[in-house]
Amino acid sequence: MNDIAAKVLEGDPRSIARLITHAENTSPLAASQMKKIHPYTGKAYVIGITGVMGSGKSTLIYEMTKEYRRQGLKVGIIAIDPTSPFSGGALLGDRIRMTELATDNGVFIRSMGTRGMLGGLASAVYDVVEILDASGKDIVLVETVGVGQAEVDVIKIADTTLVVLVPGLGDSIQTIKAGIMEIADIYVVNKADRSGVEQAVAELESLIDIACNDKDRKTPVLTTIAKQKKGILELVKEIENHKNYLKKTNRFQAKRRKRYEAELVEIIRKRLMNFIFDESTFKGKVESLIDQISKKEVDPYSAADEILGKILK
Ligand SMILES: Nc1nc2c(ncn2[C@@H]2O[C@H](COP(=O)(O)OP(=O)(O)O)[C@@H](O)[C@H]2O)c(=O)[nH]1
Ligand SMILES: [Mg+2]
Repeated sequence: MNDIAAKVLEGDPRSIARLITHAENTSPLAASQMKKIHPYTGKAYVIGITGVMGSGKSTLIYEMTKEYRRQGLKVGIIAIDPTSPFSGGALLGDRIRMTELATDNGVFIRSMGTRGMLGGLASAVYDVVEILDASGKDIVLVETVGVGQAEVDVIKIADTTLVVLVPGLGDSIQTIKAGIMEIADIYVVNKADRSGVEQAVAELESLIDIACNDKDRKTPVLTTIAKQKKGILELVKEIENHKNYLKKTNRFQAKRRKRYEAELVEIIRKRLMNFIFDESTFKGKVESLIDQISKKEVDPYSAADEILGKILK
């Protein structure tokens, strides 16, 4: 086995970081190494944490990580930051806050920018989850800001998804607009030290009564004060309850299948796009077809036939 995959399996942080970088850059080495590690994946439990900016997701993740470490579990964290176009440099604040964990070998933190959301990031996130899983992490936490469809799609890789809200600001209404209601497995009303908590919880509960799409399980609403480490243990227990529920009802396997389906489609999509738009001969062809479409010499459908016909023959 090539060094990098073998070292990832040993949990070596530098090799994990290197392979993630290769995956982000879709280098040929990434594909060969990803093939090697796949047989060793599937053990990590993936938790997605989404919600508006400033709701306390990173603070929650920090406290949850400390709790999981107390339980002897290894934790991988993927923080997706839409504000920075570059990975690595993003989420400096989060990184500083995480310093207590930075020296802990049982914790691996990676920030990613949303650069290339239309092409790059989505499949890179699947890779990063697989890499952290293969490296022996028991829990993988994925933080995204739940604002757009792309972020909602990313969070679909999670086994359990937490939607974090804060009292006031009519957050629950925003949530529905963003289509997040359907992906929430557990609602967390953080900043419960602020006023309006009861109202926020009541509002959410009534929305759940109307919109909850799982007949067998009512989506729970928890309150936390992440900054004061309050409600963390209860949250971790509720995630465990959800995991047990998924396993008992065979929904767990179905969820995983969905993730692999999405991953496979994403890899194929990305490769096809690269083939059509990056390969030198095709690129010229695409450019000239665009010119022809502009001049009404060809219509867009016939142009697509001309490109795809070469692949699908
Ligand atoms: N009052 C209060 N502030 C909190 C709580 N949890 C987090 N914060 C603060 O809210 C701000 C945003 O937190 P952060 O975790 O970065 O939010 P994120 O953008 O969702 O990741 C920070 O200043 C935190 O210290 C809480 O329970 N109560
Ligand atoms: Mg954050």
